[in-house]
Formats: sequence, C-alpha cells, structure tokens
Amino acid sequence: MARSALMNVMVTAATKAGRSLTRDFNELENLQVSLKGPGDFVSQADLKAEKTLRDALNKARPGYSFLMEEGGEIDSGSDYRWIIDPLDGTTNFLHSNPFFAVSLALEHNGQLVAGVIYNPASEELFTAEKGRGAFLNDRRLRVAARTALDECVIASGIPALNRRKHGIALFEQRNLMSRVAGIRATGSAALNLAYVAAGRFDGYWESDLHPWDIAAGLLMVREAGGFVSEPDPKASMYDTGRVLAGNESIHGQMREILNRPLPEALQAQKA
Ligand code: 2AM
Ligand code: CA
Repeated sequence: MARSALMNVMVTAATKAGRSLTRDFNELENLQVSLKGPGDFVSQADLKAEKTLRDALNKARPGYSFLMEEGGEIDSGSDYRWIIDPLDGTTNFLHSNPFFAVSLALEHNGQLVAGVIYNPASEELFTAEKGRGAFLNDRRLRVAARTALDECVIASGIPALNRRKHGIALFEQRNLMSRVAGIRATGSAALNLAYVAAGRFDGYWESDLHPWDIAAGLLMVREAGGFVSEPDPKASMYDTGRVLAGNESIHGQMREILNRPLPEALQAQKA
C-alpha cells in the first residue's frame, strides 16, 4: 500500500520515537538500581521520545502547532496541530510490560485528519487518514461485527490511586460485567482504541482521559467503521475525558448501560 506524504512523515517520526523507547525499555529491564529510581528513568524516556517526535515533525512540517502530553500547548497560529502522546501506557512501561505505544495525531482546523499509534515492542503500526481507512501495518482494519453484548470482550481502564471517580468506575463496571463476555484493563488508551479498530476488542470505555491519549485512536476507530463518542450524547469527549467506542450496535447498547443514573451517593464524584 502506498502511503501519502503526510503519513510517511508521521510514520517516520513515530518509529523513530519508538526506537528511542525500545532502547530505554530494554535498558529498564536490565536496570537493577538507579539513584533516582525507575520512575525518573521512565520520565526521561518519555521526554526523549517527545523531543524526537517534535524535532522530526517540525523539520518535515515547519510551523504547525503542538499539543503534547509533556510539553503542553505550543500555539503557532497554524491551521494544523499535532497532538502527541510519546508514551501511552507509562505504567506498563515502568513495569517492563510491553503494552505501550507512541500516539500521534494531526488536526486541521480542529478536525482530525490523520493518526498513528505505534507499539514498538510488537512492531505493530496502526495508521488512519480521514476518508482513507485504517490500517495495521498494511492490512485494512474493520471493527468487529458482533452485536450480541454477551459475546463481546470490552476494554476499559481501572482508575488507580492518582485518579478520581473510583466509585463511578466500579458502578459502570458492575453494570457491564454482568452483560459481557469479558472486561480487560490494558493500561493504554491509545492501544485500546487501535484494538477496537482492529476488531480485537468489541468495545472500549474509559474516563479521565486527555486529548493526547485518544486523538489518534478516535480517527482510527471511525476509519475502521466504528463509533466513538462521549457516552452522554450532549457532552464532548475532549471536555469530559470520557470515551466510548465500538461498532454502531455495541456503542449504542453500552451507551444505554453507561447512562444509567448514578446512585445518590456517587453524584458528588461526577463533578
Ligand atoms: P499514560 O500512560 O500516558 O499516563 C490507562 O488507563 C490509560 O489512561 C493510559 O492511556 C494513560 O495514559 C491514561 N491516563 C490518563 N490520565 C492518567 C492518570 N492520571 N494516571 C494514569 N493513567 C492516566
Ligand atoms: Ca497517555
């Protein structure tokens, strides 16, 4: 499959950052003791990968704006904006679990036009361009066709100690676990969305996410024929950080379950 010039730029940047992460991932596995500890080593790996992405993208497409997990927003006044998560799945990386990815998206006038999610450990490269479909390496992707919720494997995130809304997450999980074949918490929002696009997960929902966790994945799911939205049709994903993805039927069925009214005791957690 011939890639567009834009996709070549994005893939080159993402694989370069991926090589940098792989070197650090291997180093981390050998690292017995470090003065500052593995957490600090991983944030350095994260920053290095982000710089690699920024440099490569700036060189190929000078002047575009950036929204980056580490470096924040750089508004250059361009119509184009890169949205970058250099290391999605940081906790997995820190624990030598090879389920992490570089996530990179491009917006034009606020509309997603391209996305790349690259897991350097598995060498799986997910790409999508608006109107041109989604691909895993060179294979065209399509979301899973299952419509019976009780046959579905659904991905989610289980909020850890540094995140809020544990009660709401448990309420949602309780409502869903009695209806589905399995719930998986993988630790990477970007890869969860890529896996929905690839039909490996039938659906995905999570809260408290940032634009850089999800931008590339949103386009990927849509280009694979799936639906992605805030579970509440009146709300927007980037505002609330809540995401729900699946094929049209599963998205609709899950939305109904996730929109059940919260018990009184959990109302306060919503804000
Ligand atoms: P990260 O690995 O880049 O932090 C895990 O459930 C998913 O949620 C990952 O994609 C993770 O991205 C994201 N996430 C967003 N905010 C988070 C937080 N405060 N703590 C842990 N994971 C977070
Ligand atoms: Ca992330």
